[in-house]
Amino acid sequence: MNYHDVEFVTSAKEKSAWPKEGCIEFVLAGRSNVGKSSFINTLVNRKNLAYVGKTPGKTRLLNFFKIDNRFMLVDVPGYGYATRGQKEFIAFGQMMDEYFSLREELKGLFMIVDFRHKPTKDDVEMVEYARSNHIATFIVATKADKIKNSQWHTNLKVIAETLNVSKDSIIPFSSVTSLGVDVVWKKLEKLLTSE
Ligand SMILES: Nc1nc2c(ncn2[C@@H]2O[C@H](COP(=O)(O)OP(=O)(O)OP(=O)(O)O)[C@@H](O)[C@H]2O)c(=O)[nH]1
Ligand SMILES: [Mg+2]
Repeated sequence: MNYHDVEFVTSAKEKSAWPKEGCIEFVLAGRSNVGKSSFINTLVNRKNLAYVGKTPGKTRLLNFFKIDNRFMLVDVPGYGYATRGQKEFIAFGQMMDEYFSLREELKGLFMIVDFRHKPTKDDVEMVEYARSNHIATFIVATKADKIKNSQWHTNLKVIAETLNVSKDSIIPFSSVTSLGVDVVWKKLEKLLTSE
């Protein structure tokens, strides 16, 4: 049974608003509209926990969700989202940079990519950043329900080569069919108990 205790903790823009309880955190990253918020909802089996939308730019702040009183999942805005202006664009970047460079609770990254497409330059940079800062990274290829079985192997290969990771480490996922949920939990559990 996939039951998890989930608590929305807070939305934060600045460092001063980050939760202070010292719980370890896993942050999401990926292009706008790729399915980050849906990934969280699917993982904890809640329909409308994190805000999901048809148009890009639904998530605008850092949203902290506490799971099973054990760790936090942090939903973030997608990069590549065309913001309403230069000022907002800079503020977005600063919010993310601050979190990634200063957050001591940050333990792991869920890098969400679209199973149908080659990862972007931003995706590559994100994975490289995590690698050089020793942040454990899970590569999740979502929207797997949207590709044909015959495309599966080729797409995995492209994603693996672009992100410079092994094909086997990529987790095929779908928020429509819940494919991959068990695999993600297994990997999470392993990391949480290796503390
Ligand atoms: N078919 C399919 N659609 C998905 C899947 N995951 C997300 N979607 C759809 O993709 C759209 C965007 O999903 P979100 O979860 O809001 O994406 P996001 O990455 O959080 O977007 P931002 O908050 O704007 O950065 C929504 O219409 C979802 O229903 C999936 O696995 N399969
Ligand atoms: Mg979102």
